Amino acid sequence: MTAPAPRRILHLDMDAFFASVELLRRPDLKGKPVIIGGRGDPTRRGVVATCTYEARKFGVRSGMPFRTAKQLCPEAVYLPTDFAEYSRWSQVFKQSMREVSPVFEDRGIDEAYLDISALIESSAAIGHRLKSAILRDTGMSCSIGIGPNKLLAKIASDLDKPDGLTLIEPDDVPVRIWPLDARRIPGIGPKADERLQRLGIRTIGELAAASLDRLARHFGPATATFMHAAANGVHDTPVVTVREPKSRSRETTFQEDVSDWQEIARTLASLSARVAEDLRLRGYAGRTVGIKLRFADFHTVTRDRTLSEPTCDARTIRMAAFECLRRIELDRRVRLLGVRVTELSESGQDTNSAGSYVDTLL
Ligand code: DCP
Ligand code: CA
Repeated sequence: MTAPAPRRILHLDMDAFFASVELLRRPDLKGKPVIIGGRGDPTRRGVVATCTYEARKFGVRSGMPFRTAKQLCPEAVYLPTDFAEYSRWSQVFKQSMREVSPVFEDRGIDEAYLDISALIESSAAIGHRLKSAILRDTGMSCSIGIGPNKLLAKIASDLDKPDGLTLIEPDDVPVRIWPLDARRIPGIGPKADERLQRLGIRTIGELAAASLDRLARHFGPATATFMHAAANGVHDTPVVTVREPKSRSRETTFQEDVSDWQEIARTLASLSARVAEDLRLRGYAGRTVGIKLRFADFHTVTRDRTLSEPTCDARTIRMAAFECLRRIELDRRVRLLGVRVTELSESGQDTNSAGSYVDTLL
């Protein structure tokens, strides 16, 4: 058997993405602490979506309530989120990436992978060329990691933020990767990290040195194998060029038209669970839950409910679906029922606590 040809994978992540987009139309705010989130009104409840690196110096972080951010950095300027604008710029930088290599994998609003194995230029030259193209096409900076697989490329893109370009070779793993916290491995979330710490494993190097059997006893064989290989810099998942789905849905046509509310409710719960599982496996979360109901006479109604944040949680989806169902008058027999979740984003969720879904994060 011949060894597989070495791959070169590039991971790109835009710097302070929402904030960088906002600064394009507010260049007067460059160099200032700027916080993006909610309606951009710090006197109302809201959560920081992101902030400029100037605001990060004060300790402000994504996910933090405005109240805390205000205490840490009273002079920050607040701006509301404008997803339409971020999506528009997301398409622009992704197009710049596709011009470098067609083997492109979209991983969310501000990050993507490229397989650059077939290119003849050096990795450094490709990285610099892409950074200049993105700066030219968007006016924004990004951070790039290039390595022999997606895992190392992703870890590398985060090592020298903002405006970084980091190349990792397999031989660099012991010196540059092993000292990092185990949490830097995408797929090892807070829960898995806590469990690793309880086993005395804090760094990626300690994880690499741990026995596979011991890890398997605590995490199950699939997760243990992933973690152990990852800590040793081994990861085979290919860059897959797929279109982002716009929604996930499940529907069912009853064998016979039904009028029994219990049966409708049972079906709605089961469809919700299946959509939730589908989202979770694919690493997506959605913000809008909708149902479709077709009566025996083919009259069809839909209702939807937008949540405060994206979810792939079965219970949350089921509760939203039932809320929609209650808004429909069930005065005739029902022929078909469907559940749909839209406004999808990358869930970024700690899926590994479920056991074997770590790969969906890469
Ligand atoms: N985001 C959000 N809420 C979070 C985390 C992120 O709304 N809790 C949004 C805002 C970010 C974008 O997603 O701009 C990308 O997330 P990143 O984690 O990549 O963060 P940034 O791009 O803002 O900063 P960095 O330079 O660290 O990549
Ligand atoms: Ca980013």
